[in-house]
Amino acid sequence: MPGKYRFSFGPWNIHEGADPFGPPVRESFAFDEKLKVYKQLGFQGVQFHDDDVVPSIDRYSHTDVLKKAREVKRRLDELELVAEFVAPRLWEDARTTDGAYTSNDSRDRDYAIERSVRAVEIAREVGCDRIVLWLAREGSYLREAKDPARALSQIVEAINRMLAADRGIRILIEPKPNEPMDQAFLPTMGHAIAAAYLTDDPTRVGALMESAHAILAGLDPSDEMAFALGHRKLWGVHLNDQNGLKYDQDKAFGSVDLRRAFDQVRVLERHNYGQAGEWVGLDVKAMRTQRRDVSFAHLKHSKETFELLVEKVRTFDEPAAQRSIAERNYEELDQLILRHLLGLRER
Ligand code: GLO
Ligand code: MG
Repeated sequence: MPGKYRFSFGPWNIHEGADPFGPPVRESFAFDEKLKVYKQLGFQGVQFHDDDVVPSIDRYSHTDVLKKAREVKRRLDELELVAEFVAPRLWEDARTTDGAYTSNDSRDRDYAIERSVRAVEIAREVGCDRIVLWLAREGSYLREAKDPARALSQIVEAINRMLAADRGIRILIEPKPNEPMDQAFLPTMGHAIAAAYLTDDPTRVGALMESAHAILAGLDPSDEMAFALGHRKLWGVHLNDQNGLKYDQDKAFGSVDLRRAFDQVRVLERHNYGQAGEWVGLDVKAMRTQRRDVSFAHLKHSKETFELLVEKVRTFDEPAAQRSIAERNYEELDQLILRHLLGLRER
């Protein structure tokens, strides 16, 4: 049914345009100003880092952290917004320089686990049962510096601690092959899901697929989604686009390869994604050149492209596709898809 999807993004998707080579180019929007944009653009879900909920989180007592989280929940209620997930930001503190769960220093590992358990409590206060783990610094700059098999056990141990802290919490691993690390320990969906099965409760550990991360791994995002769907573990997506193997670009969904975007929407549609409450999440960046007053356009456009592609998927001539498949005439199938994307009728 048209309109059955619910959309989300994170406050970091409205940003100042800084890159590793230059300063911000747009003035910041305050957190509350960002929250007001959600409804205007037709989004209802908010993705959070733990310190989006409680800025400078490490400076506050446990009680104060939870109190601040409750204030954010009240604000979400007022604005009729819903928290989708909380992600512990384990990549900025000095104690995560050599990795968080996989740091070679046990004090750093303890910090990372404590902070993650706190993120679970924050998630509960803002009204959600999902933790996203983008394992930014779990990897190596230098292969010989760490033992990847040990690192896997350390990641599993950290997840077990979160699972034990709250019997209802679910963990979504967001795999990414590189950046900021040279080599990540959980680079693809296969790695994420294999790790999920090693935990104490695999029924509560799944995955979030980001299009750009799959492309950076040389894989097709719709195949990565399908793999997780086959395990009933696709609980979140970060749709965006990526132009080849370079830095993580987070371009607007469909802006590089429309057919690749069509395939992602198609696989979601075919497997009833969203019907168990999963969100269509975006993780997109506005171009650095964009003026501040139009620096939300990438969000609006990504959502629009998704919806237009839902229409494309629903109006695709499946019987014709099935005929081509039965005849093993994949040239015909190929052209059927291209003509459909180009808005041409049957020949
Ligand atoms: C970076 C990731 C990042 C995460 C976010 C939520 O490459 O995509 O944006 O999605 O921190 O965990
Ligand atoms: Mg992401």
